Amino acid sequence: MTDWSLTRRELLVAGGVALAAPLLPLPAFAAERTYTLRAGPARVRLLGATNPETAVWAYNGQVPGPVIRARQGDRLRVRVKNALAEETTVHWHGLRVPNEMDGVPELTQRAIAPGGTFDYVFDLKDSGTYWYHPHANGAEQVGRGLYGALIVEERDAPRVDRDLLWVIDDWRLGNDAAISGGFNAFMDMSHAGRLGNIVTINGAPPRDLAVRAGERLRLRLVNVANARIFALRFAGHRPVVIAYDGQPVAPHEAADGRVVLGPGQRVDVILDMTGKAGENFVVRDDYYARFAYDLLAFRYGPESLRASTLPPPVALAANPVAEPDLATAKRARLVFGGGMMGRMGSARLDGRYLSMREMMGRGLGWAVNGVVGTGHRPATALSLKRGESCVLDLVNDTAWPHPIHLHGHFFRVLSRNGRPTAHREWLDTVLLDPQERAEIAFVADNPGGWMLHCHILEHQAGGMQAVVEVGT
Ligand SMILES: [Cu+2]
Repeated sequence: MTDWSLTRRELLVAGGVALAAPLLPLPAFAAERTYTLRAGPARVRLLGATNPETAVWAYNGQVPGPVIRARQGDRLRVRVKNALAEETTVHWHGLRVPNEMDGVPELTQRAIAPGGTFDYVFDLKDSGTYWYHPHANGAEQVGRGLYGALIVEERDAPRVDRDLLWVIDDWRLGNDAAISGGFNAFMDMSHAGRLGNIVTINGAPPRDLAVRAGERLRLRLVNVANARIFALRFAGHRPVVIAYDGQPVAPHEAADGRVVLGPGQRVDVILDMTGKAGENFVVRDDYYARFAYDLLAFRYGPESLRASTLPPPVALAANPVAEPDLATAKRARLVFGGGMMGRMGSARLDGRYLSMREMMGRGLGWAVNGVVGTGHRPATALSLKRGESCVLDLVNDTAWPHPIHLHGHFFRVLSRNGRPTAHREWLDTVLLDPQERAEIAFVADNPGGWMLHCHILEHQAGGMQAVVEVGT
């Protein structure tokens, strides 16, 4: 039986003290964890055992790739072997790694050639829920199945009965269960990105979840889709968010009871099974209101795990992320423009102005501050001194939502449309609604050139990417 008595530290956290506590330096790494990932073609059953196999690209022959699990403070060593017919890399989404380990071809490393190998080695400074995926030909490589979850366990994890991981994806499959071609098609690039017609959880059809009354779940949600945004409603339950993008946040019920995940984003929730034996409750995705569907159901078995109500979840211990100094911060604005139904008439590509029509003729359609970002070394949109605080005004001047991802750093979201955020959450990917503005702040403490891009991978390929340079 689980012991629910609170430790002294948890009491302090519950009282709000630990959130303001000084950040202690981490000791040298505790243990080294070694993994090998082989990226190559494979066949998997995305549609369940009774349906045809799907030819995918996968890590170690499985979708998702193996879950990489380590503890905060460990050193991770991952040997990546490229068995694809094209070059690849691995990007460790959200992890604050040294620049040369960030996995962006040209910008941070030479891409891994077919048949080649690259060793990624870095220390895990932050606990939380992360994921890994290629950053070369991303729309196609991620879209064909190259991704996996990476979990860095807290030194003092919250007590739950089950720690569950849902890696959520969507796929565009034909009737033969084969992946439809046409990656980076103009229609997808210029509109909402490549939305699929089949949703999987952990590489399989969503299955109902057997639960027990009184049970406490930790649910780690990871959106690895190229373009689909999910908004999960847990009927009859009240999910409590404890982390966004791996970063602890003051525990709070999801706004409107809806857990929203843009591509690239993660949310950790605590779910108390408050139903009764024999009851069923659906989990519904209603982000695209006209296309809402039931993902799966919670099915309560006959047994009850505990009768009493558990104390509310406590905050996770903060990660050692430096607090930006807003008074002295450098301020800058990044405006995201383009796409269909937008008002961007022209943009600069390689120093030349192109009309929207000319851009679209080249399969491009988006820009950051009027500059189309192409290749892996797009233009530098912002240069910062090492250690400098920065407040960035992100402006979505388009008719489409965009999950904007910054590499190598976490940022606080200070405000949205001029209104302070309730939780000042740390994120690595912020979802901007059409015409929405968000003010974010961070300390540029990780030297190197870092990608800042839309994580709708077709938008990224279509020009919505730039580089943030942090001096050495
Ligand atoms: Cu976008």
